[in-house]
Amino acid sequence: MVSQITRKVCVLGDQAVGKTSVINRYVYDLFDDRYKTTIGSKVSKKRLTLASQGAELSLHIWDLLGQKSFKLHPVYYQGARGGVVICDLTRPETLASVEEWVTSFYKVVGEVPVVFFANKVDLKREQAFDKEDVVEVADRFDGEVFMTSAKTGENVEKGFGKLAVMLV
Ligand code: G3D
Ligand code: MG
Repeated sequence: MVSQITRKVCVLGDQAVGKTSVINRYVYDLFDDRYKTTIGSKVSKKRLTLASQGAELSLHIWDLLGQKSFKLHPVYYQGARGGVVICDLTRPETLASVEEWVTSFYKVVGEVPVVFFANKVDLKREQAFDKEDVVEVADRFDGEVFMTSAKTGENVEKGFGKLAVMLV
């Protein structure tokens, strides 16, 4: 028997790290270079079959506002069972706030599974820090790190897939 499971996950990270782009890549398999600041929140749904777990999972992926000061975040976090925390490899300050993102998320939802995306790995020459720097932070939350690119698609599916397995 195949069990049907629905899980809410939140995508977190500073402004312009690539949250919306990563979701678009994973759910719709496209990359749109035109800048669109997310207004409010948007939920995208992705269905996947986890054969080894005998489960069909419907991921409800929540895209949040980038502003850290945004006081309504707890409302968006409510009910989430996992998170994707993204930083931008070309901007070290986005790595510095990763811990804060997870901490504010955990305050609302508890210690749910999280994965970490070091995004924009296609911009090799602008890369300002390494995977090891992200691993150092991610280890505190038992989360795996993926070097991703919403532009090329590198590791995006793999990262969400890893989270999906942790959710079931
Ligand atoms: P956000 O939702 O976290 O705020 P966006 O971020 O998804 O809106 O992305 C912010 C900018 O980064 C956009 O560029 C987007 O195209 C770019 N971007 C996102 N992911 C990648 C990536 O993996 N590689 C590269 N090269 N660019 C990426 P603009 O120029 O429109 O501001
Ligand atoms: Mg966005």
